[in-house]
Amino acid sequence: MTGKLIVFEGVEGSGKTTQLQRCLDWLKCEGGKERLVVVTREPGGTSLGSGLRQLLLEDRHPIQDRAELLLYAADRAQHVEELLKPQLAMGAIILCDRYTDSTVAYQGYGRGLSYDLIAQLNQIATDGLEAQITLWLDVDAEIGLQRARARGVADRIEQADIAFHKRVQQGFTQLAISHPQRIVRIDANKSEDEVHLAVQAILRQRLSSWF
Ligand code: Z5A
Repeated sequence: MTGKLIVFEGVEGSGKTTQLQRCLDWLKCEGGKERLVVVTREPGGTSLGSGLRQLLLEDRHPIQDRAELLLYAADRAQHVEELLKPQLAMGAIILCDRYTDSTVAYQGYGRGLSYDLIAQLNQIATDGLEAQITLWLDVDAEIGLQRARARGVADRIEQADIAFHKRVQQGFTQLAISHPQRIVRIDANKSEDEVHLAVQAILRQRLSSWF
């Protein structure tokens, strides 16, 4: 695969979507080179995924924890085959809002499901496709939730109690310790502009080593 997969991770309201959009415009012409840059997300990066996203985030049906895990895995398997692999084969830089670490943090640390089971499912769903770099936007869980809730109606996962979100935060912290080569921590308590500058600095360095 000639392209690169760049993943943004973090708790709700950490600013992933904001930073990802800002990076899109910047990356397309960074260094005076034109690049194919694709933005996507999990859940919901494909047509099947959009339906799964609705099921997962709307509060319409009660969802058991293992069923939730399998729905995220199904979304990912479809996303990898339908979008990520073909775009990487075309040489695209993919900016992806959430990927495998979210499953470890939310379903593992948050819901308490087995890490081994999650690792197996992630392997099946991704067919071994890993991110080249994961930018972990590290914001205090309370601040992130305040930001997310300020936008209006909270979705099914945003409604979970603060203890759940703190466990998720602990999950990302642990993942960053376990994968220091792949996961780069960025202080996302700072302003949007400051976070963007930090993201740019890290990606500029990576681009020069990749291309
Ligand atoms: N999930 C899971 O459980 N397991 C999995 O395997 C996967 C996902 C893949 C996806 O929902 C949900 O799925 C998610 C985890 C779960 N849980 N929830 N809820 P989503 O995609 O809708 O939610 P999200 O990923 O958490 O997105 P978000 O809440 O929109 O957060 P964000 O993208 O990180 O933040 P944002 O939209 O860029 O910013 C939020 C607000 O804060 C917005 O008004 C911004 O203007 C503002 N903002 C952004 N940056 C700043 C700074 N630096 N300062 C001040 N204000 C800021």
